[in-house]
Amino acid sequence: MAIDRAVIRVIQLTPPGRGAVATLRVEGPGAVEAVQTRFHARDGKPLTTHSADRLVVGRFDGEEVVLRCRGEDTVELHCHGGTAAVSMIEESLVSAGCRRVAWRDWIADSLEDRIAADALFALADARTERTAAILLDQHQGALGREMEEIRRAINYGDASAARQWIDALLGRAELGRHLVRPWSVVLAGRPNVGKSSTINALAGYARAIVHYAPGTTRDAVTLTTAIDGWPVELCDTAGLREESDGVEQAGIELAKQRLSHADLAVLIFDRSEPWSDDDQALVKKWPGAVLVHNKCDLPAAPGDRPAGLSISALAGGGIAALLETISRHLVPDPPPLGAAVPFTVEQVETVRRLSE
Ligand SMILES: Nc1nc2c(ncn2[C@@H]2O[C@H](COP(=O)(O)OP(=O)(O)OP(=O)(O)O)[C@@H](O)[C@H]2O)c(=O)[nH]1
Ligand SMILES: [Mg+2]
Repeated sequence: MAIDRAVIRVIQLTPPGRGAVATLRVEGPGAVEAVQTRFHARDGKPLTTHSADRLVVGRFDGEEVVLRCRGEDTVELHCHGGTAAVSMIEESLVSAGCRRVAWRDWIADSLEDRIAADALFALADARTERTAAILLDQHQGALGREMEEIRRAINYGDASAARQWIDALLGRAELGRHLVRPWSVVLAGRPNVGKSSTINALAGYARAIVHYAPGTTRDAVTLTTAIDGWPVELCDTAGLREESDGVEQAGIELAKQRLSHADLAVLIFDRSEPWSDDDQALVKKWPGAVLVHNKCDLPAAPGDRPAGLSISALAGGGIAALLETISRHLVPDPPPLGAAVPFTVEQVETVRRLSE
């Protein structure tokens, strides 16, 4: 959206909602004067007499604020973080002829670098420090510079260098897709093997209902957490079995649906029960799954079973190893600090086009 630069714009820079401090930016021709009409500095001097970048304390329409002039036509205004103070100041400025501009429109208009702007939008949705750090790298030019290098290599006819960079970028596309959208990890298995207990152990608190009777979980219960700094949505599902009643059957269908859309399936088995044909059928149906043998605090049932992680959801044994395994499956090759990572569909498309 093109922004009318002839009017004074008011942009809220801090996220909406309650907070300690909110920051508004007022910019455009006459911004300083527009703010001055409603502002009384504690030292009684007009804003224009203060040197640029100096903090000025005072009241704006009675509301306590701290102001800073950033150049001739820009004022940064810090006020109490509640929505009431922000709306009052915004409305007051709007009634004085200023126009409210949404922060996304402001960024899109003021940042020419599209990747840098997209990174800021994505940063607002980042859920962990680790994903935010990667997005910040892209905002600061990691991806932009790499794309430039690739274009240069192509122009100089250095196809093998270009190919190497392109392959590395495409290899990180899956990670980029998840910087703002959690990975979906679905826990599944036959009834009563300890799926709900495992999800609670992974999350570190009780969220799913655990019960000694098989068929306790009948819905798909999800919770969002971070594993190794990666945002993950864990999904507990109804125990999979052939014979079941209507409600349970619906839960089983939902479980299968979740499994087929999952980024990673974790199949849980009960190590204290002998390995069965039904267990084998599950492994065959979900070949990419991580296999987990639970209840390792109990004596193991005799007989062979496929290799997998041994855990005790009840006693906590093996949970750290399971978390590590999940992380390794989701991001087998974490990018080094400052690495380029494409994080939007359009960016991945651009890299693919360069590859052609
Ligand atoms: N000894 C032992 N018991 C466990 C362990 N994990 C779960 N259990 C017990 O096994 C029973 C079933 O646990 P749940 O976590 O409800 O199992 P589930 O797979 O979610 O069961 P459904 O939702 O019914 O399919 C409960 O009595 C748990 O306390 C474990 O590691 N060791
Ligand atoms: Mg359950």
